[in-house]
Amino acid sequence: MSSRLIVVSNRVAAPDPGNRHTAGGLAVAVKAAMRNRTGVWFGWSGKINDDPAEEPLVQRCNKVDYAVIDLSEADFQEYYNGLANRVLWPILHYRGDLQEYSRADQTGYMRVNRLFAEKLSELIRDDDVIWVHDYHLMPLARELRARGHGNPIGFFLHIPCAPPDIVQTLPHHEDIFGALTYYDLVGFQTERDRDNFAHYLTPMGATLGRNPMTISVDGRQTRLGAFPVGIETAAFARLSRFSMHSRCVEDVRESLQGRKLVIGVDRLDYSKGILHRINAFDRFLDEHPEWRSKVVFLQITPRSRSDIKEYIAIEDEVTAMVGKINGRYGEADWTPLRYINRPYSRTVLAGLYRLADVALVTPLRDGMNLVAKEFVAAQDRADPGVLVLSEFAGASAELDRALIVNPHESEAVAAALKQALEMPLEERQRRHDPMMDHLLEYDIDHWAEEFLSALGETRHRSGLLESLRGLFAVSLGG
Ligand code: GDG
Repeated sequence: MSSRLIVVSNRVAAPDPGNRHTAGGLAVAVKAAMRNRTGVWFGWSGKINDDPAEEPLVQRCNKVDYAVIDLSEADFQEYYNGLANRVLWPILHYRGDLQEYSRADQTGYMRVNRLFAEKLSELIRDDDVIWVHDYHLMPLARELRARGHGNPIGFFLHIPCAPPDIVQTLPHHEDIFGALTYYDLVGFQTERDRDNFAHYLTPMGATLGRNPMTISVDGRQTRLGAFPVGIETAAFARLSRFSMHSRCVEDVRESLQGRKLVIGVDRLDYSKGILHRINAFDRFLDEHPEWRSKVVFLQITPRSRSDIKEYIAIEDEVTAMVGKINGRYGEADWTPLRYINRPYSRTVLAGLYRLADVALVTPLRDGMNLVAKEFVAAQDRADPGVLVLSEFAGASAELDRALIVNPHESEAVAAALKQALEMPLEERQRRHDPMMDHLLEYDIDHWAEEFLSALGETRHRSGLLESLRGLFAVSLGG
């Protein structure tokens, strides 16, 4: 019997229809990677419960057991809202200045990691392969090792890894970042993220090995690698073709009355550069009056983490800015910026990407950014739209035929928008075709297979070491 895959992430995208509108890259990626695999997906149910059940709640669908636990109010505040989202998220997105650290939150973070290990421990079989996801669970392997689990354990960081100077602004950073050395494999979105982590560890006494990159600390060896996350390219392309003819997308097309459509899709998050982008659109309309009334910018921005003050502040700022632009340039029969604070279904989203002439994907910092890849996958090869992409999205390392911009320079973003809107068909195809081919080859299955086979290799190596040690023990003993 082949071994099971145990995926662990903060939230689990359980297979109920209520999850259809989930906006979040990790859920989208892991859901796709779990398809056709046998195993367990373990994590938080999303429910707060001060008297949680002893056992995880398990629901089976196809060949996967979805196992979830509830968290207490204190867990939720300290681990999730606190250390994960008020401290680690900003730090890893190069915004050390935004962290709101407290010791209580760090204690809560460690406590929930212990709780995850305790509950997960009961489900683990000796031949399972364990794949842990994201910054919420960095110390999990150390906790599992302490409970005697020698299984192969890999970790993937979906968000960027900031350079050492910024990571070191986290009080007691060694306790959290150093814990990554208890994994067999630590994967990052890009080589830059991987190298940042290696540079963080080496001055602290870790030995660096190359080809493949490894680090050794206290006798433990961890492989480091870049595994750029992909999407379900072929399936998403099919979905977008089908969805173009849905009622909702048809209605949007009619409402444009022949105007060009520019699209932005982001969780409402300060890392996504939404304000900078809207400022650039303001500049574009100001500098190019000939485009007024001829273009509509549709910004779809589901709320996220609304308990955190930075997220409330950015919502207010964006809303004010949208009102200002629509007031300044709008006409009785033309609203330049349509701003929506709710999620759409994935199907409608796919159709809207295909309908759009341009996508503005301009995060200030992003691990990968799946929206950029989804937009490219959704285009009609015969008449593709143009992607304007931030150089600070991990995706820019792969989607290099996009119009690459620095999101901080509104002049450059406005100029790229104009170039995109006016780009001849032949150039649009020349840019789109190789990016689409790349995404078809390096899709989500490729990502999962590459990561898991690298994890398998680490085991092979240490398995070999163990056998060698075993041999030694026998001959010594004899
Ligand atoms: C993290 C990292 C990394 C968005 N709005 C709606 C909706 N979405 C979907 C998108 C996309 C996903 O959510 C967002 O993924 P991103 O990659 O853009 O961003 P994060 O959520 O920050 O994801 C990121 C990712 O993990 C994966 O490793 O790329 O860098 O930050 O799939 O389509 N989906 C629906 N309605 C919406 O309104 N249904």
